[in-house]
Amino acid sequence: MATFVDRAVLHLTAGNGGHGCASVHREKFKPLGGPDGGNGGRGGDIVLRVDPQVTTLLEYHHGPHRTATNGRPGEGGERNGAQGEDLVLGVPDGTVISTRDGEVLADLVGTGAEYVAARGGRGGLGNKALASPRRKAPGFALLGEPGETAEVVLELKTLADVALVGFPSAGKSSLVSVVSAAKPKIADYPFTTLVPNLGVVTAGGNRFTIADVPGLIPGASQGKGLGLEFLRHVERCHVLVHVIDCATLEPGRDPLTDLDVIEHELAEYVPDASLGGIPLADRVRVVVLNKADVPEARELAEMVRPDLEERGLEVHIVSAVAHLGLKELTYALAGHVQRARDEQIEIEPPRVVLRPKAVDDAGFHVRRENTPDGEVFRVLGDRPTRWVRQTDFGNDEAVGYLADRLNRLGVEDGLLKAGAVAGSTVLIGPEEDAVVFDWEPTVASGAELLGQRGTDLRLEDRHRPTREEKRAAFKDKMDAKTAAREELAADRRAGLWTDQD
Ligand SMILES: Nc1nc2c(ncn2[C@@H]2O[C@H](COP(=O)(O)OP(=O)(O)OP(=O)(O)O)[C@@H](O)[C@H]2O)c(=O)[nH]1
Ligand SMILES: [Mg+2]
Repeated sequence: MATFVDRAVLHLTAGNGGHGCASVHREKFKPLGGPDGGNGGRGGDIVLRVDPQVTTLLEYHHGPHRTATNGRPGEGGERNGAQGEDLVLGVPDGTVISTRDGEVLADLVGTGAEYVAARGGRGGLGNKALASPRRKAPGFALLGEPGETAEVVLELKTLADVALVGFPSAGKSSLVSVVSAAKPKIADYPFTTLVPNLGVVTAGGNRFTIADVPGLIPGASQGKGLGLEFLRHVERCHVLVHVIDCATLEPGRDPLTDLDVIEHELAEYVPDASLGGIPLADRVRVVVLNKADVPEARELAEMVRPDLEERGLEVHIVSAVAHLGLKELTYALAGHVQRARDEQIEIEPPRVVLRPKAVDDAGFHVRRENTPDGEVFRVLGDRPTRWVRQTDFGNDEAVGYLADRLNRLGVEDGLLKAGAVAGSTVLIGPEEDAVVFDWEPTVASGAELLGQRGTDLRLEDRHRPTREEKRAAFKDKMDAKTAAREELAADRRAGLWTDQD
């Protein structure tokens, strides 16, 4: 059973970021030399890049699971962990990358065109980098983030100007072999060609590419023979050439019937509209009557030629084996290709579609949800989610740092506005894998904070001082100062120390 390798589904896992390191500098006589834990390295990305050496997706068909290397953890002595290596996967020119749902992510055309399919996780900061005037010696570090995972579909769409279609053994590969330098496999059994062979043709100063296509048979559109799967290869061609075997002795076959059969199958094939393809039915058609070196075949070809021309088709009688009529054919094809190029019919505008980034990188929002376990408040947003992933929940200081970060972003206010009260259940993080908190508000931002009257501890110690109290406090302070001054004066009088001047 032939296996197609012009479509592959990849399961990608980018590298995890390395964890940051929490370490304290130690030296003789300097027991507390300050934090010196290095940062974790970034995890490797997974990049798909057009490589001219790669012509099929075979490799990915056999090995669909790919993983980039992880970043290394940071170490003491301010040593940062090494970055994970990016994994670059070579793909053939004309590879279209899409999601499982068929959304096109990128259309890679031209050597070197690339697409980052999965991003490596960021490395966690070490305690050296987390130190600040307020937090001089953090006893924690941030965790590295996991690498992205992605499932992408690769499809190969050969970039040929001219595509040869026809029954098996009509001589398509033979034709490619005699008009170009390509050397495809040729044999007298059907379905010799399993993936298209691409050749470059030079004719009268013009160059164009030509590709044969695996043989089509009646019912191909329902999956008979090799089916129509590979027709995606010809979606980008300007000219379709029917190669017709005039020497076949198979019952029920003759040039006109063969042409109708292939046209019917082509009509059943629906090109990928998302790529802006012109329907195959609207492409320029040329008919090649092959094997004219066989006398009966030549006779038959001459006989059906007027019928075909009457249908408005351009007809060439050739022999791939005896090299008959090839020059006229290649010049005619070059002319069609040139006209298409002149009219700038872009069948597939080369483009790279970048995946839209999550909408609110900077912000967050709070969603109130009712679950079987009661009401919860979900904090959604890139940054809160990332911060939670970076937190080592076994370390109180790290958790405190997380609380500070969330607070500065305004998450507490957001929760208040959404109706959260002390003790509410708050979820932060990825939908499936969120971290659950019992909320303890830390900010005093007004009356909303007070749950039931009289139960809030802050009523006692956080109320605003009255003028009376302020005056009393001021007097206390001044009294203390006076006392201190008097003490100094007493010392001076006692001759304990002298003035500088
Ligand atoms: N006599 C004669 N035989 C030919 C000619 N062209 C091709 N053949 C023979 O026809 C057979 C099939 O040729 P291929 O070129 O492999 O045919 P194909 O259309 O690529 O076939 P599939 O790949 O199976 O679809 C081979 O045995 C060729 O030698 C020709 O012009 N004259
Ligand atoms: Mg072939």
